[in-house]
Amino acid sequence: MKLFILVAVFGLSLAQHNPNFKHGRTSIVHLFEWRWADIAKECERFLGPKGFGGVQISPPNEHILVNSPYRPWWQRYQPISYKLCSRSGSESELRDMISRCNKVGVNIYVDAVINHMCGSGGGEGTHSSCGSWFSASREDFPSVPFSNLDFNDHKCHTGSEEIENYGDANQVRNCRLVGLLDLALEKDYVRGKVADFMNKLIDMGVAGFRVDATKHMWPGDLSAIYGRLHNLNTNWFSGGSRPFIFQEVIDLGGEAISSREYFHLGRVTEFKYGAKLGNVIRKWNGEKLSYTKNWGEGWGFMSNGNALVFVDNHDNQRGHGAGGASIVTFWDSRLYKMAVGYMLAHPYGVTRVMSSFRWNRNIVNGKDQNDWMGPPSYGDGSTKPVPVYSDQTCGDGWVCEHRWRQITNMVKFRNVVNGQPHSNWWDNQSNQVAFGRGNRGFIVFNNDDWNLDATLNTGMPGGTYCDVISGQKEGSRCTGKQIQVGGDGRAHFRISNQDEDPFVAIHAESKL
Ligand code: QV4
Ligand code: CA
Repeated sequence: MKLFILVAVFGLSLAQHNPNFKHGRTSIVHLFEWRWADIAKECERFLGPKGFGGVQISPPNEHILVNSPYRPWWQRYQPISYKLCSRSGSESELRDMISRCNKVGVNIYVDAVINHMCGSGGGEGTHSSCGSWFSASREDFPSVPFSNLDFNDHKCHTGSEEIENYGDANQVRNCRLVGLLDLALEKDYVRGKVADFMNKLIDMGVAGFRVDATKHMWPGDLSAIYGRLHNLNTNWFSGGSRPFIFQEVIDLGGEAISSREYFHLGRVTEFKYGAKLGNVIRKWNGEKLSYTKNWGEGWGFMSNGNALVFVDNHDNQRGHGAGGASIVTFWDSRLYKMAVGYMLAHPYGVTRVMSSFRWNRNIVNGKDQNDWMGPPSYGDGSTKPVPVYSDQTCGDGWVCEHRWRQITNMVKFRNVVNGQPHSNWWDNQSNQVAFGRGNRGFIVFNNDDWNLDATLNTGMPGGTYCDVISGQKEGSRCTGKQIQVGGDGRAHFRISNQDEDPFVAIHAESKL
């Protein structure tokens, strides 16, 4: 009996670390600010066929409408209620998207903003995405309903009611993050409202949650909320499946709150990953690719089983949140493809690919003056659809990094090598490195300012392989470079430092 309870409790907590991917898929893509109708189509025409495991969607619940600046992306991080109408669409469009994506094997993960409601300066009225009336000054949100009794004011002891010192865990969790009205999650009533919201989404078929601003919530409160969550919908997931939980905690070291405090509750975002990888790829701070031989825990990252990793996210690609200038983004496309390629080839962590929209970047003294700009929109502020063309690219300001051939093909690479060990490491003690994944895949990078010319042990069965970076296998032909692997597993690689993409990747399913 005791053993049974132990297994049950441990099994339950472990399950929240599992993304519940279908059919051996391995990566999430964040379709930042996409409309539900476009995500549904993208699942069917692209993500399903290309082997993506899931989509992180923007917050689906009612949010404030900000006029000045006009309709910034960050208005969606200011909830007004848990009604499911947002800039991305209505509840019925959301429901339709979830089932259409599930049908083609693509999971949906919801960005859950549960630490707070809108900012204290959010005013009063019906300037909200479903038109619900609210009053920020009176802390009155009748559509939930939450009243001033449901906020943390009495627990915060700073003069401004704001977080003033990140060295003080009580402030970080009980005071307002940039003026956002901080919910009293220790109250059973508030926990119940939050759990109802999440359970409604679970019942609709989502596979889990990105938990926003986790650092600003007490682990005990989250444990109580997660404990109330339903199992996943058995139309799509096997009985007893727990929602996947990945928690946004920015921990670069040196603050009162550490990622570690949340490991027992689910996975945690590893922000060191993108910050360090950016330095390596940019060759800043004396970093070299060859130093990444022990990438992962060897670099002081959290344990593999707890980590959710990414090169950039919707905050640090525009200077919000953390990571600083080293973060690589689509703006540095050549470096970006290499960084994402490295992440997807490496076994560490559950991987998330970013998919962005373009904005009028305007950096003055290190700060982007237009870091607020929302998605491509019409004059009335409504989000534009994502047009896709026959060459796989997107239009109207949607970047669609996940559709860049090099990135799409590395998402597949990760599926093909799933479960295989990091193997056959090689480096030139500078910025040329190579590594394999057992006998299923091999990747070679040249980030030096000279050519790479080397015969390497790939660990792969002999044959001719198609490089999935310069091209791909189409039927029985290869549109890119061809790599000959000998019967001894050795192959010759030549990568010019002038190549459009100075890396090469082959895998079991790119064999000709
Ligand atoms: C302003 C002033 C405040 C003042 C307040 C008064 O700056 O000093 O108290 O008015 O009302 C927006 C504005 C911000 C404004 C605030 C409240 O940018 O200037 O405060 O609204 O009106 C996103 C954006 C924020 C944005 C917020 C809400 O990044 O700029 O704030 O949405 O719209 C820390 C956290 C981490 C967080 C990261 C950005 O530990 O959790 O900062 N990351 C997540 C999300 C992020 C989101 C939030 C958390 C909040 O990824 O996108 O913030 O939900 O590191
Ligand atoms: Ca809080």
